[in-house]
Amino acid sequence: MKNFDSTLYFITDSTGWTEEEFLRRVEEALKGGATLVQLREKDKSTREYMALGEKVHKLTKAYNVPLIIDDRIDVAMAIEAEGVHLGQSDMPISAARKILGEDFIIGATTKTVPQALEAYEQGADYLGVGAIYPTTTKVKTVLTSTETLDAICKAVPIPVNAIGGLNKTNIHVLEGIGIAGICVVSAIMKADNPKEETEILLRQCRTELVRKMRSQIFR
Ligand code: TZP
Ligand code: MG
Repeated sequence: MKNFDSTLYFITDSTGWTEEEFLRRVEEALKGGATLVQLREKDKSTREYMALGEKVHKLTKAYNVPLIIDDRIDVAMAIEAEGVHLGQSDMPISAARKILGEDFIIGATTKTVPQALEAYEQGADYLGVGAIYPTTTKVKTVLTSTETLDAICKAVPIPVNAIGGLNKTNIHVLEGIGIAGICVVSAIMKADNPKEETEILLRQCRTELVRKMRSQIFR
């Protein structure tokens, strides 16, 4: 069954870490309560991506957290991950859904209302929208305004997560917008204490952001 909680969606980046330290940080984030994890690797060979994916999947399974693989449907299927995340230049959501079936979690990156509607209509389970702030993570992106984020949240009935440069000192800008949660890379990946940082972010999301989102929607 497809069941996921995107309140605090941790996206990994192994750049600059030994594998041991990378995996330790991923586990710390899981201990801190990350509700969803994405393995995001841009420079690895297929075998390297799979090998790391298997190790990360062992960890996420131990904490009952779904694992999403960035970009690569084949890698996601091969390691039996729970989902895949696709950008605007990756395989279209409708084709991915046809290959992966109904139970697989499929996420999409969207930056406009038309893109969001298209991804939803093609069968996406959640959307990532951003970058809200400039990011130090390696990514080709442009900034998305909180007005566009708000319009996307109102346009589609699936969870929408904000992404890009988000951390504990700036996520208050998302208050009152109907997001389901936030996606963070460096805020957790590069934290002095990833577990503590995850706990703080999760608490903030639960008390300040997502609760407000619900009260907005169901008011
Ligand atoms: N897409 C838009 S911004 C981004 C992605 C993958 C990177 C977010 O990383 P960080 O470190 O949380 O800013
Ligand atoms: Mg992609």
